[in-house]
Amino acid sequence: MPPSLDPPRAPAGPRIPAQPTEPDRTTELTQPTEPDRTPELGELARAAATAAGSRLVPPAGRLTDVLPAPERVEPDPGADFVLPATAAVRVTADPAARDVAEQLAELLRPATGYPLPVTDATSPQPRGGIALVLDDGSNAGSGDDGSHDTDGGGSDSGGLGVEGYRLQVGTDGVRITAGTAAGLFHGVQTLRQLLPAAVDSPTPVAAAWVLPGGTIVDRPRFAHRAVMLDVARHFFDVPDVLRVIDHLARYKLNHLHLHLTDDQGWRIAVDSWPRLATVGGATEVGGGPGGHYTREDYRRIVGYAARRHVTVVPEIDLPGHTNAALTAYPELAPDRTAPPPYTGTEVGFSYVDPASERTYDFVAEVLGEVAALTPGRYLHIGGDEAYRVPAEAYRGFVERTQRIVTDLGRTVVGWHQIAPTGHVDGRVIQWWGTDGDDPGTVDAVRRGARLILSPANRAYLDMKYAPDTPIGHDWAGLIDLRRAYDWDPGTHLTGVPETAVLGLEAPLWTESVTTRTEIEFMLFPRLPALAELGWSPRSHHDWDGFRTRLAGHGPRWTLAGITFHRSPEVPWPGVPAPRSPLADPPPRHRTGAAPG
Ligand code: TNX
Repeated sequence: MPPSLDPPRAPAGPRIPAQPTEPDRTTELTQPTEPDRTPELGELARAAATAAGSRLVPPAGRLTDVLPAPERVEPDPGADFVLPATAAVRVTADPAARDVAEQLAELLRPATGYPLPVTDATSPQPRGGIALVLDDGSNAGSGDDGSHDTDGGGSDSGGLGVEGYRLQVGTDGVRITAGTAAGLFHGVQTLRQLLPAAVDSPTPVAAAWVLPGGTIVDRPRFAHRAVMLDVARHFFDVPDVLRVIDHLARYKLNHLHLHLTDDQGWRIAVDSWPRLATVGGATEVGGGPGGHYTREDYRRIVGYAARRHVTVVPEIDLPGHTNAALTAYPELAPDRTAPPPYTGTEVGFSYVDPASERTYDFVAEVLGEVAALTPGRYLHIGGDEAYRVPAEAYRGFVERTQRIVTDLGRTVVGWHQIAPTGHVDGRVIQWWGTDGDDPGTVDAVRRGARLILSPANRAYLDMKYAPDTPIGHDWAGLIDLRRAYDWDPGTHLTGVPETAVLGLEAPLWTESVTTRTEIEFMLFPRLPALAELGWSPRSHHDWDGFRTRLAGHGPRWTLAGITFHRSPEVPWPGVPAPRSPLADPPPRHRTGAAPG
């Protein structure tokens, strides 16, 4: 029996084993086994020498290898910089910028073993170290700001927008300039990728920490770049969610949508309706114990995300997908009878009574408490698959709920089933269709809505990669890496102009996903593909370039303990390329009878 390599939470015998540091090159689904023999001393010495040699001279990353692809890259091969052990991180005296600098130092200390003190500097210069500079716009960049930024809350910094940055590597150091702490944070993610892959090692590595010389000027194409985690079908505890936030931050995604409630479980404590969490939260798909976030848990998630410039978008799915709420409070049910807890995976059977005033007390109090815990502007009200609610009652319910959200000073988000209902200021519709024609959504856009695109046959992370993917669905088709990458959010929905597209989101529904390892397996490598669609200029879209750049991230993920699908579409280092059926036609001279 091989040793278990799973993170502590994983149950025994998971379907996707966590990956060891040395990747299994045969199949991603077979638990790798240790060779059944003791290596000789000489062999060990040779292995150590090889490892040391390859670590002392790591290949310098290339400025053009960053993922998502930056807007502008100007390599300067003569200007590589080697981070010295004495380097400091110097930062503008601003609390948010300082926090980004602290995070950079925290990211680099484990692998480098360097102390990397963070020091204040009013106008830091790169003197053999790293400088993070908040700039008011006079020197940070140039040109028009073409990105669809809508979030405000920061100076424009000479065309870099509210999330852009400029990164300069010269022989005397590294300098990241931005108008906002968010921009500095994204610049830091780029800096990580420019260092050798060993930077992801959790323990010190003896390496020359080389950064390729040159300049990157970068900002996002779309303001909203998100992942959704369904914590209702299966519950995931706080550390699992924090780790997902780390993954978002690495690829410059800026919103985490938490699907907090569904038929199988209610996952957030609400003081005014306490049984929602204690009763409604005590189940999950398959009959496990479920769970819920206390207010403190939720605050911790929101705070951890905020520090990484990720905004949490909480979803309370209404009026359907509410079986768990009805088990806790039968007064909300159309027949005032508590249904049994639901642990299956069907949808569309449950709803809160749209004709009862008590339902609106519930909606207002729940959304009020969730809004009070959530600093972000968005409240997601679901609205999908309420198949048993008649159209007029559905419209009345959604319109009243939208008003409750706007009265709370928040912006409504809903799945595209809400499109035919009345518009409210700022309303955002999340489109999850599978064909690019949807007159109802186009009409809602005409009436003022903006869109988050989550086409189920492109962006749904719960779809299988291939027929043999051990978990996931296929109702929207199989989504291999290329399918996830090869579409354009700016033109995807016929009749919707790019200016109405706020951005995109990749949802991970978890009917079949039960552990952190399985979450990561479905996220990687598709998450970086969707991140690039959200961030990079369309003119940089390039499948071959993307998969080549992505390949270099495999070793980083392995070092970071991230489980990923070894997509055959990617030339992962160390794995021989599969022989192309085109380059290698079937032999013409077969033995046996010719057809016909
Ligand atoms: C559709 S997409 C759903 C979810 C399921 C998902 C499974 C949407 C708004 N509703 O309830 O979990 O399919 O892929």
